[in-house]
Amino acid sequence: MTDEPVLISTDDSGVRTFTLNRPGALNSLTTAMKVLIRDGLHAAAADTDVRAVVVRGTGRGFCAGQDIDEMLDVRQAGGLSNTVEEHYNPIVRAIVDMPKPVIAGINGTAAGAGLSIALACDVRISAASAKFTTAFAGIGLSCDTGISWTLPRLIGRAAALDLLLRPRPIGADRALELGLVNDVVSDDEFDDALAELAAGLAAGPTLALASIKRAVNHAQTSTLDDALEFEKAKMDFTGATEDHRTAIEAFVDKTKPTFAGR
Ligand code: T3D
Repeated sequence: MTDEPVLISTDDSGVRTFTLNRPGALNSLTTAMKVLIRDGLHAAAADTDVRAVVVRGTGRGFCAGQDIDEMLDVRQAGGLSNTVEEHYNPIVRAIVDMPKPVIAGINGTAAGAGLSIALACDVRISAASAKFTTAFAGIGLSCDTGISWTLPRLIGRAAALDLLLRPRPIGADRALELGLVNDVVSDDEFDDALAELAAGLAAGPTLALASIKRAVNHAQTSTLDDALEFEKAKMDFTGATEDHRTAIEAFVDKTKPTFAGR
């Protein structure tokens, strides 16, 4: 295994995978890693050959959030960290605005901004041994990387505040019960299940999936009337795509459509 802190690869089905690779520190995020993730996500958004994105970790961590050693170095040098503005916020924006599905493959511990990044993704699949903790208040910090927006929407305000005000590790089964993750699979099955999920989404009608994602995100902060208008525009757009035409022809022919993502 290389010692690059973030491994970025693309497979034949158009799945681009970001593998956080600092397993000795549970893949906690250094500046170099945050820049690679932020810039890599922007590149994935612009690349039409990429049809789904996966974020995962190596070892027993998904991501333990900000690298605390680096945070201390900045503070001890008398500096103020501007990483929220420069890195974390753009990473969340890039995931939420990504015009294709983004999957968090939660292979292990997700803490602090690592959990926030997982929650910003569209689909979360977890290994049975993974642990989840908000962590922020444990080191005397408020919360960031979008978790104040995503967590209450996923699990409700009361449960979100409980996890944020009393940070402690919870297991994957509890995370599933709460609605923090979509699926939990055994550690042995995790890599295959993640690959199957990502390949399935990458083989989908990419423009329709992007439109559905945008419509759902738009509706989080809109009125019903706005949502109906937005949906209509997206239906008009996807109704003119090649993938829609292909799917209608396949339906009539009683075959399975192969989506080109156009
Ligand atoms: O301005 C700004 O910078 C603000 C940005 C903030 C964003 C944030 O993410 S704040 C939250 C930061 N993260 C944390 O506070 C989590 C800290 N980690 C933990 O609480 C625990 O490690 C876990 C509960 C996540 C897991 O516990 P456990 O017992 O499974 O593992 P461990 O033994 O604590 O950790 C294993 C190693 O990873 C250990 O190193 P060692 O002793 O084996 O050499 C540990 O120090 C290291 N590690 C874990 N998390 C971090 C870390 N090293 C640096 N930074 C970390 N965040």
